[in-house]
Amino acid sequence: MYPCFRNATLVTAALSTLVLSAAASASPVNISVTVENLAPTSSISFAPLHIGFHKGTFDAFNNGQAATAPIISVAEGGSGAAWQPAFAAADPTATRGTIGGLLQPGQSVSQIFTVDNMLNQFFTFAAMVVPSNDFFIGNDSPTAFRLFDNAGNLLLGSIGQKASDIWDAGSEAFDPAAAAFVGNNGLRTDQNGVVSFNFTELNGFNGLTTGANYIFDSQLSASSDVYRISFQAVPEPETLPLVATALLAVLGLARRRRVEAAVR
Ligand SMILES: [Ca+2]
Ligand SMILES: [Ca+2]
Repeated sequence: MYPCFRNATLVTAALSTLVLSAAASASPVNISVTVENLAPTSSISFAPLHIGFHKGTFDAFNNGQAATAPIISVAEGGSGAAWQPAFAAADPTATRGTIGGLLQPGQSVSQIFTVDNMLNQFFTFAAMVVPSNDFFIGNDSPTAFRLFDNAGNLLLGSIGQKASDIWDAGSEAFDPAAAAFVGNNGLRTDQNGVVSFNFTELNGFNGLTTGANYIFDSQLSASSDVYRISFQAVPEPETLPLVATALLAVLGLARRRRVEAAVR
């Protein structure tokens, strides 16, 4: 056999090994999560995004029912101080976290999470929308967003949110003087309502100066894109030297073929 054919066989074998190891989707995996505020300039901002990769058991709220402490801790002030412990209690093996700080229109931020992609196949999120008294984004059904299939492969590239997806927790009455980002967030009046979709009330904050020093102007209609959460698998560091070695082998083979062709 010519040397170049032998090398080609070796390179093919090396690449096959790489492809096989990638297809096996070893658990755990590193997933980069990127969040973007897609709202128009001067429109809504978002508090840090609380997230969890989980088994599909943690349900933080229900449309049409009174909000409880976990989702209220997100919707009123954004801290998630009760949401995170409730999540941990409902699903102790979940990977949880918080992404970014205040996310203004046009801004984005990424964070990497180590996830057991065989055990925790579902994704849940919640963030306060500001300015507001008790508005938030989040998934009602804990199984709405399945990220991984049974082989551990990533199923979902991104989750989009429109203005029509924004919730009113129904726990704090609308009052600009008491709204986070434009008023005194320490003040509040009980609403005694239920969780419902609501973005039109945001127009009530138009013209007010926000905590980020821009004059708020909602500009939102039901179909306005306001938020995107994107997912990308991050290659494991130990596979990178393998990839580099395989690439060098391929480059070396190509160079040798050029040399052989030149001397013929
Ligand atoms: Ca629910
Ligand atoms: Ca409210």
